[in-house]
Amino acid sequence: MTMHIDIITCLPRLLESPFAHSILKRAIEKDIVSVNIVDLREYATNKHKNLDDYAFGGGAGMVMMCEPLALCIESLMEHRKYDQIIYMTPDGETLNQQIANKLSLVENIMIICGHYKGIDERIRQTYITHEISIGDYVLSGGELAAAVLCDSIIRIIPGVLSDETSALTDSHQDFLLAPPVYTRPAEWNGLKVPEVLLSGHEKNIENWRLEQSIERTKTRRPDLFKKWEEGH
Ligand code: 6GU
Repeated sequence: MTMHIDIITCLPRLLESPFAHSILKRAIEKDIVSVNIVDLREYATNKHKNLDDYAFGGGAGMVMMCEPLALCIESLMEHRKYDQIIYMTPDGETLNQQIANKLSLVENIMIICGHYKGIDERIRQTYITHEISIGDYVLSGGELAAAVLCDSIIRIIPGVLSDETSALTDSHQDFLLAPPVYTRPAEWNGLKVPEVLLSGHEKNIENWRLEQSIERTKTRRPDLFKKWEEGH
């Protein structure tokens, strides 16, 4: 199964680079995922090709109009049945590893990037199945957030990472942060790599890493640590 992702944006070029490098590029080359960036401007209906208009009730900021978005969404829906139609918005559900894991299992995803003050509420009511934020801060638009969401989804599809188990040992995959990692040389700038990692003793190494993960999570992210404890 090839996952398919359509991303609707009024700034298509902003979304090119994230998919043209490294792991996401390789996933696309291997046909594990196909990503289609859709230029909303092509669905503009008035002579100036406007995509936004003043907000009813006044106030600063423009609102993305219903008509171009509806035309664009409907035209994509003619070709595919979407499992999720996601709107990227700072008032959505905060993205976490569990959401990414779930989304990595579906076949067709549509993502809509908002701009200005966002999209007309009626588009949200009519088409959107899931609203996602990437954290409690504001970005100029949904594009960078969409790229973050896509990266978090695509990298964990089986076959994307060369060592399939490596996604399982990521920070957050089981509510624990990842342990510290080291590479050569064994001593740098007077700092030594922990002895156990040089020992070749697999069980001890595994235990040490788990201890380090627990310690890190406890001190840096007590909120996550509580969730991990609840599962143990
Ligand atoms: Cl999804 N969009 C915008 N504009 N800002 C954000 C965000 C999304 N998530 C966090 N901040």
